[in-house]
Amino acid sequence: MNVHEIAVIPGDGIGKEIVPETLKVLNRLADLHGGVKFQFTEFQWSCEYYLEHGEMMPKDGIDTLKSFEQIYLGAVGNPQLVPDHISLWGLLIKIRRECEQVINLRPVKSIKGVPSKLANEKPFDFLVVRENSEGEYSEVGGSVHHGEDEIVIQNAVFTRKATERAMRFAFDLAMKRNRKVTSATKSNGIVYSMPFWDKVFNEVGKDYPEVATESNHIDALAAFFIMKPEHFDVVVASNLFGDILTDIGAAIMGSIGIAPAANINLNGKYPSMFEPVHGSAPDIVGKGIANPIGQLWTAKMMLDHMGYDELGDHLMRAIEETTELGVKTPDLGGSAKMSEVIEEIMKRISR
Ligand code: GGG
Repeated sequence: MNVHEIAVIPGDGIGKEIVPETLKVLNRLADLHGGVKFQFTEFQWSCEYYLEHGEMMPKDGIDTLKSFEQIYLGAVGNPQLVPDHISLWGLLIKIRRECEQVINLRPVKSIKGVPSKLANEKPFDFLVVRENSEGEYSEVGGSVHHGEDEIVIQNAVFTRKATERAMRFAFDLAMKRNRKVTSATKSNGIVYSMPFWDKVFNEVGKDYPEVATESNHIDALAAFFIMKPEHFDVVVASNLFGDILTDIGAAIMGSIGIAPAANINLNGKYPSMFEPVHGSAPDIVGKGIANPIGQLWTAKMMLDHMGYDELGDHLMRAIEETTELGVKTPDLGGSAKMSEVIEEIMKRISR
């Protein structure tokens, strides 16, 4: 029996509602396939924890997490209790940085039973590689003075190491897919970091002569995600651009409630972290209508990452059978509660 130790952080809002239900699904899959067991250890680190302790996680929280194989996270943020930049930098971004989860991989794919909101209904299936360790998400900067003399400086940080690493990750993925990489740039307006980004993209591309390349300015690329999503194979983007593009990706898939993500540690020293793209959705907390598919698809990414592709495919089939059947939460135009979606997925897994 292979026993896997997984740290679980439900976090805030709908994360606390969805995550426990999806653990039941993972356990059912493990029971059915045999030979594998997931040992889940839950950590109630959240905005409520912050109110009680003055920090989003304990001082030794990162060391604790580092002893696990993977981290499975729900959602972070409750702006009514804690400013978003404090909750994100105190938990989510802290884990990404300290566990060296340098790539954020986000699939954008049409799924069965979820009609596209786009006029162009061609199916699409691509991956966004978001650089996850630096870029526009930086703590370099500061502020001086107050009132009309106030000055705020927020620096973006682009290193050759991290930029090249994200590009190579994207090209390696493309080699296993349809051999096309699109780079998200803005080198016409951002005069230092983005021409550098383009230069590294062109250099790395030379090592992959079989892969077709293109660079699009982020504004045009955002429009192309909507106008011709079937065009893309792998898209590589900086931290902020990747974050924004994948919300558009989630929207064209049908709802941000179904979009998955993986924060990947590449050096094998620390765990990777699996979290859906969506946040804590305070507006629907307690209504029982949160969509569990983003979290479950994220669980599939974790299973694939751990080498359990068979379990991951089994889970994804059950998800798509459920959406095809029309058992969908309101964000997808259905009337099902989260519990009904989970129940149907469980039923289909067990068949
Ligand atoms: N599911 C994780 C979560 O709550 N994400 C909310 C968020 O705002 N994330 C920002 C980011 O991914 O950079």
